[in-house]
Amino acid sequence: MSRLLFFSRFSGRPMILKLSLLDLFPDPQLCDPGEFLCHDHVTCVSQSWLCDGDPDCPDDSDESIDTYFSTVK
Ligand SMILES: [Ca+2]
Repeated sequence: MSRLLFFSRFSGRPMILKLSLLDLFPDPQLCDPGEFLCHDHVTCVSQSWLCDGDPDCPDDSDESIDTYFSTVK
């Protein structure tokens, strides 16, 4: 997390604005290559675990029909 120091034009007092990458990029690429980002946008699982009949994401999105069709080529 980075911090930027701003001086307000109105009050003249310094204000701390906290920014994180998540603020700047709401849906960042969180996972490493070869990993699948679960639909909870938090959990990464190996792509080899997709559609293997075993739910690995907390929301089971690695086993969803959408995931199946998006990974079948
Ligand atoms: Ca799985």
